[in-house]
Amino acid sequence: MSTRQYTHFINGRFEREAASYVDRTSPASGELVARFASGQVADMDRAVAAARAAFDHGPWPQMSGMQRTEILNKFADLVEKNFDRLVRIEVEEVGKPIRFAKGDIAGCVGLIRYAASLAMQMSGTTYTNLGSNKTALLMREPVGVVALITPWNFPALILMQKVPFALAAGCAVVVKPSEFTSGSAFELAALATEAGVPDGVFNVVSGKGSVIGQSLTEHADVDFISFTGSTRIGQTVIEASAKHIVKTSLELGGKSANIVFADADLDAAVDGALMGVFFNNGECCVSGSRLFVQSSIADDFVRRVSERAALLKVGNPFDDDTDIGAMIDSKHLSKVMSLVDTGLTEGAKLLTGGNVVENSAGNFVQPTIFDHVTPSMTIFQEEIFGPVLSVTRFDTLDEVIELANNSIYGLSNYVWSKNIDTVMTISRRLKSGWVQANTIIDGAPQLPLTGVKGSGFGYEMGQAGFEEFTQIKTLFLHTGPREPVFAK
Ligand code: TXE
Repeated sequence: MSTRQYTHFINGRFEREAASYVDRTSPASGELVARFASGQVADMDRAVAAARAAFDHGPWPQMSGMQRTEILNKFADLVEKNFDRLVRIEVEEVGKPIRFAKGDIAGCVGLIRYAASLAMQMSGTTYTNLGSNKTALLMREPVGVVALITPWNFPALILMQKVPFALAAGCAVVVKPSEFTSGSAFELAALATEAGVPDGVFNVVSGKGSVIGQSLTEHADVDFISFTGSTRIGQTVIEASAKHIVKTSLELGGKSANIVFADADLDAAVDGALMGVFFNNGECCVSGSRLFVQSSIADDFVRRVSERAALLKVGNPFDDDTDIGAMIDSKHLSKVMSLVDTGLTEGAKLLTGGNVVENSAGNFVQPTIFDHVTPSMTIFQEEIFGPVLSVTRFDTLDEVIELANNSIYGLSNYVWSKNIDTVMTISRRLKSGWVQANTIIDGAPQLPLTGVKGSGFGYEMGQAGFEEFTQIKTLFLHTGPREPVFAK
């Protein structure tokens, strides 16, 4: 594939040219793979104006749910047709192993088809119990123009956790993808338009977050901001939204606990421990990056995990058998390595890894495991966003619940046990939006993802995720003669 060059996608078409471009080199090979228009505030203004006009005067919000369902299903068909191209773009720009990129694009298709089905189910409630001459209709309406800001770790998948749900509700969207990985957002916007999504409903502007991301979140014509990214930028999004009192939804990462009890299926749990931290290079908001192992099995279990980790294949993400690809860029690689150094300085015991992969053109880190990590250590608390696992041992249920909840984050947690009492008790007491038992980083389009504490708020996916893109207007209807309140 030759270098792809993208101009902004506004009002149903790619613009003829851009004033300047940002180069994207592959984090695995250093080769130039794409060039994205480097947007300015005026570009963002044009995109928001297009979305505003499409929402206020265009056909999309007025169409029947059935029509929107049909168009979204055609969009899913086109994503399937372009599967290989989209997979390649994700591998080139993110540096993730191809088998995981394939899973991402298959996941996109499932999300679009599920959201398509919801377009036909948009409904409100009627109250007929308010008195004989009073009726109330709770009418569900699209929220309006939606700003979507997305990160680089799952460029297509996270975008499809948002866009089709917004479109199913009848909204118009302006997308600001990560400046590292904007390719799939442009491709998906073009495919949605080819499927029949009207001009102006799905716009994409690429460039720096500090410039166009900021201007998008401060824009007076935006009705809802849905952001996925770092906690720090999430805070600036809240501040920007305060200017115009705009609704926000924030998904801000995590430091999830992966808890293994002695009575678990230990073979499955070993694989779960590896999946938890090495899936997607560890660049995953729901990584099970803190492993808690019950003391009675800990020595043997941790040895098995660390032996298996040392055998994982790190390298060319296009190889089918690669397990761990490249970190997104050299700056992020340095951040990961500096946290590894901090782990050593603070006294955690390094079991395997701990270095970059030498003699490579890419940003590769060895799968790394630290044992005897305590809550006061930085690597216990900070989201590393790389292939680095911290292990902590525990004895009792109460102890591990306290350890797991010792985090500013609350996105997801995982538990491995064959005892249903243990699973239920711990699931109820863990402070996170999501708990998974005897599986890890699993999911389905029907199941909402949400965070608590520093992981943010608002829902993505599922019925709840769809409803985020809607609002209720209440019509209180009085029929027949009405008793005067103020007598003449
Ligand atoms: O995120 P940023 P980065 C965490 C993870 C990672 C760290 C930094 O720990 O190491 O965040 O990643 C746009 N107004 N997560 O630097 O900067 C930006 O252009 C509006 C967890 O990539 O938050 C990009 O499109 N937007 C996370 C998006 O925000 C702005 C996934 C995210 O970038 C902006 C990614 C601004 N002022 C990183 N500044 C998760 N929840 O999964 C930047 N952006």
